[in-house]
Amino acid sequence: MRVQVLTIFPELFAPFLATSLVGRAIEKGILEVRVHDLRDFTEDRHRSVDDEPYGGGGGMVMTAPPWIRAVRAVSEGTEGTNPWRVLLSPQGARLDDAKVRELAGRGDLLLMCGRYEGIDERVRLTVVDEEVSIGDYVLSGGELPAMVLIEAMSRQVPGVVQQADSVAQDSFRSGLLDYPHYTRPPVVEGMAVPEVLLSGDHAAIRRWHEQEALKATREKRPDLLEKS
Ligand code: 4FV
Repeated sequence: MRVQVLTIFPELFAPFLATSLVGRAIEKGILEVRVHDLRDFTEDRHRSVDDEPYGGGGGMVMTAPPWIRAVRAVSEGTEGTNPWRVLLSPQGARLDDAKVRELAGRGDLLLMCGRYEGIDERVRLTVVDEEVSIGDYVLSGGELPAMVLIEAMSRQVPGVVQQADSVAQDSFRSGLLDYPHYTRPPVVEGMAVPEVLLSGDHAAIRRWHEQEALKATREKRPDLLEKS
C-alpha cells in the first residue's frame, strides 16, 4: 500500500510514522508513506499558501495554485502513479469501516490536508477525486484525519496486524460492536471474570462472544442493528 500526503505541517507525521503498527508496517515495506510539504510547491519568496477570502467572512483560505501544482507534481511527476486523490474535509463522505476497506483497496492514495478556513473551491473542482470526513466537528487541520485514515487502512493490509483474524473480528466488520474483553488478574475490584471464559468450552465461549456483541450493540449502538 502506498500513501502520499500533502500538508504544511509534515513534522506532525514523523512520530506517527515511526511508531507501533504503522511504523512496523513501513519498516517491513508493506506500507509506503511519503509526506510532502505543500510550501515546496509555492513560487513566492514568502512560500505563502493562504490569502483573504473573497466576499469577506473572516479567517484565511488556502490558495489554489500551490495545491494544483503540488497534486500534479506528486501524481504525474517522477512519483507519478496516478493516486486516488482524497481531500480530508467536514464536507466529505463519512469515514466508516466500509469506506476504510474501499480506500485501502485502491492501494495508491494521495491525502490532502487543509488548514485555515479551508481550500479554494477550484482545487476540489480540478484535482480532488473524493472528500472524506472523520466526523461532524471542525478541526484546525486535515493532518489528524489523514493519520486516522492511514492507521485504519494499514490494518487492512495483510501482514500488518499479526492476528489477521483479529481484524476480521474487528468491531463493525460484522456490523456489531466487539464483545467485552477480560485478562489477568482474575478478580478486579471484587469483580470476577465471566465463568464461561475460564471453561475452555470453545463453543460456549463463541456463543458468549456473539451474545455479548449483540447485547453491547443493542445497548450502545442500536443504529448499527438497523443498518445491518
Ligand atoms: C475534517 C474533518 C476537518 C476543516 C477546516 C481543517 C478542518 C480546516 N477533516 N474530517 N472533520 N477539517 O475538520 O476531515 O482546514
